[in-house]
Amino acid sequence: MKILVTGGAGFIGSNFVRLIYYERPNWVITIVDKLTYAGNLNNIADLDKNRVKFVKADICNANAINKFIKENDIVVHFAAESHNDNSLQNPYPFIKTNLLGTYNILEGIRKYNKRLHHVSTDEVFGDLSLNDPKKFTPDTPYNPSSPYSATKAGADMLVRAWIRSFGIQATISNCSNNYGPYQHVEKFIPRQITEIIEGRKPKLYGNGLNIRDWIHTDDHSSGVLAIIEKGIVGETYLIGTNNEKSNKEVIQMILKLMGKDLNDYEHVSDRPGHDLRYAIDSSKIKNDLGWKPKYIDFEQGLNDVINWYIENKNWWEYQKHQTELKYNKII
Ligand code: NAD
Ligand code: TDX
Repeated sequence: MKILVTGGAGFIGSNFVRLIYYERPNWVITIVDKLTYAGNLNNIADLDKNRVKFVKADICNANAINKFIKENDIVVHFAAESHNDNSLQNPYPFIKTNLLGTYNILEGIRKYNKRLHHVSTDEVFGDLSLNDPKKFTPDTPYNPSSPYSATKAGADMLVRAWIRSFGIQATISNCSNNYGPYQHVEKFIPRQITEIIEGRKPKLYGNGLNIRDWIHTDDHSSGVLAIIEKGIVGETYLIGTNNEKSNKEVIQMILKLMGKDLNDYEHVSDRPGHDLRYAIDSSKIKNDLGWKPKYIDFEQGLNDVINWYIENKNWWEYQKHQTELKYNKII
């Protein structure tokens, strides 16, 4: 199998590449990544370059990527602008990469008749109320709230249209909030861990009652692999591990695990349009494809991630400085 991974130098893309590298030693891996502020070659530095070919390219440039789509059997499409707060400051890169970039991938897939797996998010469904007994399912109507989630929803719609109108061989996955090593420090969990390491207080948006359904990135990657190998073309699968926690609960777990006082955090301004709650019903991928998550104990997973950030300060120090400069302009 020759596999092309877009966004393979990012947080989840690099985790997926590492899974394939170790679990599918006969597969030939090519990464295309633009290396935006979020892409980092250090994320894949431990992998043998003879087995993982890296190409610096922008998915918005069809000519730059078509050659690689043609040479591979399957494209797994992770590349995206991924941070909600950035999309509220400047939506344009989200429109370009998430919509135009996905369109280019789809046209390449159609032209060369290749298989596609498109990686998306639960945010396309909008949010749930705090006590709604329902969770998101593959049939939940789309109702995105932010420029980020609207562009991801648009990209999913394009994939669905290309499946129906042109008969391309594609699957889609919508996953919940990921945590794990190599996550950019702009995101909630690494931001709070690194704030504490640097001697500042974690920052909770609004009242902190917003709920996210946390999954370890290893489990997201194994879900994507299960879909590639066993999924039915044309289908959408939701990936999640039944792990709903309020932001306040997560901050207090991090404080506890790092030996701090549980109230040693600060409230900062809320995110405009802040989604209240996400929750995934993952019974389809579990029942139909036999997928099972590895990380059941969130506190244990969080503790491992805290230790990773403590031990890998040189990986995050520079991006931390840049990120906090950006946040300080907003708040
Ligand atoms: P990330 O921001 O860490 O990585 C994105 C990668 O894409 C980076 O390496 C970046 O350089 C690359 N990229 C961006 N624009 C590009 C372009 N125009 N051309 C080529 N490469 C480009 O993001 P992530 O958190 O790893 O998310 C990966 C995917 O998973 C995204 O599609 C995201 O929507 C989806 N997702 C993320 C989460 C989450 O919790 N982080 C949850 C569900 C789904
Ligand atoms: O400093 C913070 N304080 C805070 O309270 C930050 C950065 C975030 N938050 C809150 C906002 C959210 O309710 O924490 C929650 C999680 O925030 P993010 O890490 O920015 O994630 P979210 O906006 O939920 O989106 C994430 O999950 C779905 C990813 O960034 C997306 O790429 C993915 O699609």
